[in-house]
Amino acid sequence: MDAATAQARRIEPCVLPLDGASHPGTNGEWLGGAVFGSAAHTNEQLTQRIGAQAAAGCAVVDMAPLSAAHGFAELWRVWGDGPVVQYRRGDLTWSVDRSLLFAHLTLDERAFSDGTHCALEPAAHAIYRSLFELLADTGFSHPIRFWNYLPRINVDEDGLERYRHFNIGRHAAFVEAQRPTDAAPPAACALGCRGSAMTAIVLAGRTPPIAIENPRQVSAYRYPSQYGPRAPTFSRAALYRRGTHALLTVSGTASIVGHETLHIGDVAGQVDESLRNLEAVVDAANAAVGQPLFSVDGLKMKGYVRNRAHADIVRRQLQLRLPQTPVPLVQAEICRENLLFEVEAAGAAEGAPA
Ligand code: 3EB
Repeated sequence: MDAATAQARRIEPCVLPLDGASHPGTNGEWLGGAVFGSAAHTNEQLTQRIGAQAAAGCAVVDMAPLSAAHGFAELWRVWGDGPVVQYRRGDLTWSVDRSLLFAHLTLDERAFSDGTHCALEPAAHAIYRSLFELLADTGFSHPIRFWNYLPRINVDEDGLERYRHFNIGRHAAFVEAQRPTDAAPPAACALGCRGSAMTAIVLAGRTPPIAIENPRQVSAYRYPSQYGPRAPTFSRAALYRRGTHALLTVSGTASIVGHETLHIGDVAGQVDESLRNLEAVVDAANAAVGQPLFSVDGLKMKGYVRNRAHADIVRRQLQLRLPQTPVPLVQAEICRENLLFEVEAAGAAEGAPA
């Protein structure tokens, strides 16, 4: 790598398995991240590899690992726009360099319970309100990517699935913050997690990303009401550009075509369909930049598998379709009961200036 490249301002995702002697190297600085595994072990494992200060900038998501013994971390490494400074206010932790902010917040929804209604709805509203206030206060006004981890995501409460309650709370927070819900929302994912607390994570910038949709799928923010009274507020991917640098972050991608789940009960079929969707999103991102900057097998990926018993089938299918690309897996409930698999991906590239 030449000196000019090393100096260029950029951000890159890094997926780090928490087993053996894995080490991420010492280039750049850590902006933030999330660690997926058993809450009891992951923090210590991460601290050993990136230090206590950087580990504090990462969210801990309690999920059963299906790959490395202690799960894995998804970390965001930045260069040339530092220093990274970390802040804490109450439960909210965030880190910034000059262009980007990474924040995470975990709230126990029991604090929002009135004893009758689903507390996830007000909890989601509150967590998004806090994050939007942070973005407004700090001037990193443009969310690029959200990650949402919700306990008991598929359970019915109050006559509605909890994921659908979450969508109501999230939508309300977007409206309250005067952010459009039906035009270029940020990329996102929403998965189940263990425990009783929800976690929301955001990567945001000082300039807006470009929203990418998938021509094979109805935009999620236009899903018909059969999927709940409020549609989910996310785009299929977000493309963040700064000079010659481009970051693509693809939302949780599953076996949905149009707005319908395909390959119900067929996990291998769902893996294939998810990868076709991922390919279509990457093609759409390349079309948006007018250059073939990204390819699926060059992205950092991770996979969520609903049933532990499907892990081997999923691993085999991914190996068949993407022999060059490691896809670490965790067990997680996905936001439709009939979805058995979901993949997400991110990558950075250098191209012609924006
Ligand atoms: C889907 O395509 C699958 O609610 O933020 C994927 C990515 C999904 C993000 C979200 C949900 C979300 O509808 C589910």
